[in-house]
Amino acid sequence: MIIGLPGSGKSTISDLVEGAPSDHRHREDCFYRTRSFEVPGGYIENHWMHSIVIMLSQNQASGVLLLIDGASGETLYSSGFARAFNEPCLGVLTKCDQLDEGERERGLSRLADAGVDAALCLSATTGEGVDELLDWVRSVAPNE
Ligand SMILES: Nc1nc2c(ncn2[C@@H]2O[C@H](COP(=O)(O)OP(=O)(O)OP(=O)(O)O)[C@@H](O)[C@H]2O)c(=O)[nH]1
Ligand SMILES: [Mg+2]
Repeated sequence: MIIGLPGSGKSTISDLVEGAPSDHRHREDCFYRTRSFEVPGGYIENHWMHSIVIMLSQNQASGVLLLIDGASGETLYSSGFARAFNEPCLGVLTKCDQLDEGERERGLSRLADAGVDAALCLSATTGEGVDELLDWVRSVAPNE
């Protein structure tokens, strides 16, 4: 399950997990693919939807990718939110090609505050973090 605010890089990451492109069009519903599904950014924008996100993970996910957009740094996760998941949760700081050291540190500390088990910096542009991300996905979804 892939969660993050609108434009944070969910579809880009889903394409990496799937090994296939998609149209990246805006959606108001979950987008289910072979190995991953994207939760609409609106579910994170609205705090009252966070319980739905937790329910979706319990019913449908073997692992959670929790995104923070590195370019904006914006986060609406409550402190410790990721600890509500029963599944492993990897924090992903996206668009790291645009970030300096200080911005990376601040982004990673925001992910830690959100309660993730582990976190990495990702760039779909330079390929930074992609192997690590895919290794983690294989570790939580070994049968696929
Ligand atoms: N520079 C840079 N841009 C990125 C990266 N990943 C995504 N983007 C850009 O960020 C924008 C949003 O990426 P998406 O993957 O569509 O994000 P999303 O979360 O699926 O967006 P919505 O579905 O609209 O909520 C696009 O213009 C991407 O090209 C990255 O690693 N580096
Ligand atoms: Mg998308």
